[in-house]
Amino acid sequence: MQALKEQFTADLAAAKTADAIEQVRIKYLGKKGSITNLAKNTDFHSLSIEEKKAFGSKLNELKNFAEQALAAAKEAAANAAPAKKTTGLDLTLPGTGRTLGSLHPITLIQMELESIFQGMGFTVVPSPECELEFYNFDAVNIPSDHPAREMQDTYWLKNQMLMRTHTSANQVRAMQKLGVPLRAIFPGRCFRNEAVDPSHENTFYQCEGLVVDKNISVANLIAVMKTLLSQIFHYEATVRLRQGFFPFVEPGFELDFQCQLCHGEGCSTCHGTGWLELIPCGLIHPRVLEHAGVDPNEYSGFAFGVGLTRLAMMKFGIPDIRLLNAGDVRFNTQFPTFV
Ligand code: FA5
Repeated sequence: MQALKEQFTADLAAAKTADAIEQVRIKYLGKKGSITNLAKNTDFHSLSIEEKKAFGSKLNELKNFAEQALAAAKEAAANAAPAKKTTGLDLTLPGTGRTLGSLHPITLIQMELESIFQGMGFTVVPSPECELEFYNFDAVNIPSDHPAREMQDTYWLKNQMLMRTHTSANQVRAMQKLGVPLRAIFPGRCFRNEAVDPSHENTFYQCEGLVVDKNISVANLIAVMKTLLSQIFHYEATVRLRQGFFPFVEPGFELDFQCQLCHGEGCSTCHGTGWLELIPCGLIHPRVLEHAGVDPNEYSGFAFGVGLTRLAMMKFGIPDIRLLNAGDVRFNTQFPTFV
C-alpha cells in the first residue's frame, strides 16, 4: 500500500490538466484501478479478524488520501490561468521614428537658381547629357582643329556622340528650336575626363544661360550676374571681372568669386589664389548666331555658364568638391531644405 501510495502521488504530480488527472483517477480508483483491485485481490479467509480490521482501515485511509488528493488537483487545474494567446504584437514597444528625406546641396542650389532666373523672366529648359559632337563643339565655334577642344578632355561615345563637356552645347539647338528672342537657362551635368582635386570633378554641374534679343549689351549681362549673386548669397559678394577667352563669345569674361572658405587668403580649395572661377560669360559670337540661323546684324545676346557645383561649395562652405559625388548620407543630409 505504501508503494502504491508513492506511485499514485508521483503520477498525480505529473498530471497538469483535468484530463490527465482523470486518467490518474481511473488508473487507481476506477473499477479496475490499482487501489480498487487491492480489496478484490486479497484473500480475506487467510486473515485473522484483527488483520482484516487493520487491512480495511489502511485501505480506507489510502482511498481517502487518493480521493482528497485528486479533488485538490482538479480544483488547482481549474483555477490555473489559461495559457496566454499571443499575437506577436507588443503595443508597449516604442515606435520607429521616420526619417525625413533631404535634398542634395546641388539640387538645392539648382532649385534656387531656377527660381531666381524665373523671377527675371527666364525659361528653365531640360537638356540631354549625351550630345552630338556638332552641338558640343562645332556649333559653338570650336572646330576639330581648335586648341579649345583640348581644354575640355572629352568622354567619347559612338557615332560622333559624346558626354557633353559643357552646357554651352545647348546654345545653338535652343535658338533653332525655341527661336529668338530668347531668355532661357539650361542646368545640368557635364563630364570631363580630367584629374580630380578639391575643386575639379570629372562629373559636375553647370547652368548655361542664354539671352538673345535686339540691342543686348555687356551692361545687361552684368546686371543679370549682379542680381543672381546678390540673391544667392544675400550679401554683396566680392567678385572680379576679367577678360576670358571662349570661342563662342566676343568679348569674353571670367567672373571670379572670392573664395568663401578662406575669404581671399588662399587655401587648397582655391589653389592658394583666393579666387574661384565661377561664371565665365560674354556676348554671343556672331558665328554662333549664324549657326543657329539668327541674323547677327539684327540680334545680339549674351551667354554665361555658371559652375553650379562650385556655387554650392561657396554657398554651403564645402571645402572639397569630391564630397558632393561621394554619396555619403551623413554629408548629404546636412543641408537646410529651404535656403
Ligand atoms: C565653359 O564650360 C563654358 N562653356 C562656359 C561659358 C558659357 C563661357 C557661356 C562663356 C559663355 P569652363 O570650362 O571655364 O567654361 O567651365 C565653366 C565653369 O564650370 C567653371 O568656371 C567652373 O565653375 C565649372 N567647372 C569647369 N570644370 C569643372 C570641373 N572639372 N569641376 C567642377 N567645376 C568645373
